[in-house]
Amino acid sequence: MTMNHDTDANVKRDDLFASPLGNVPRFVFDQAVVDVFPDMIQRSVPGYQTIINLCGELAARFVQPSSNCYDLGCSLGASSLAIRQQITQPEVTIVAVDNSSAMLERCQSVLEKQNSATAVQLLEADICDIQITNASLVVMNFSLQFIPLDKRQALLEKIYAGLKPGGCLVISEKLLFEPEALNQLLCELHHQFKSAQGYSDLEISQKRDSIENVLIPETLDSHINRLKACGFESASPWFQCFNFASLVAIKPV
Ligand code: GEK
Repeated sequence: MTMNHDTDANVKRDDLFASPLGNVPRFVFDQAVVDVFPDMIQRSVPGYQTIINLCGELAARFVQPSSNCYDLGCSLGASSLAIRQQITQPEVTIVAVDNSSAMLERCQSVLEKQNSATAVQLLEADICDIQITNASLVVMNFSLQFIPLDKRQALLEKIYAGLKPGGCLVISEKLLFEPEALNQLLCELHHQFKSAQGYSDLEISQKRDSIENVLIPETLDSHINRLKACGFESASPWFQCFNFASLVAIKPV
């Protein structure tokens, strides 16, 4: 499985944090981020491409005919592309949602280049405000971590209610670990990964400062407990690399 869903032929190298910034600004998904996003996420998230590719495998298994798939926090549409490629069921619509207009604009041109019988509807909205209906697959790849903590339970309850019986939710996240010494170890392994990907110590530390309190990770137990509280009796990680993991949760039939 070596498909590469690079979403733009003219991907620019991420050097947004390469020069000293003084007061490091709070991270936002603006045009500057869009321009380097495929490079940024590939070099920052260990296992990213594997997770995206394997979402296609999950789509092949779980997508039901005449249903909706949701890609929540779709960015440039990498998950939608992977899912769409594997859908063989008729009358499926993928709803790809993001609240960054810069992301969605680029996403549209990326998705237009893919030949498929499966329709994709792009929605510029906060994922906390949309309706989820008739869903057989909902994918949240690295987006729940940007939702305020106090809104996460309601969002997952809404997803559970909108899923069809036997439907599947995928949540990929950066994780927090306990005790602190273990968290420290996994953060250091992540930083080693970023260094090996060509990021300097300055880039790594400025990005960390920029994203602090924007990306709020939780422990695996918090995720599993919340999923169970929402009704997902079956919920488990299916992939982990350092402090990044992907979970699958199935709505009972
Ligand atoms: C991928 N899934 O390539 N509502 C809608 N979108 C949001 C919200 C919100 N409240 N908050 C953040 N976003 C993609 C990668 S990136 C992950 C997802 C990362 C969007 C935000 O605009 C961004 O596009 C995306 O969530 C997170 O598989 O950059 O680490």
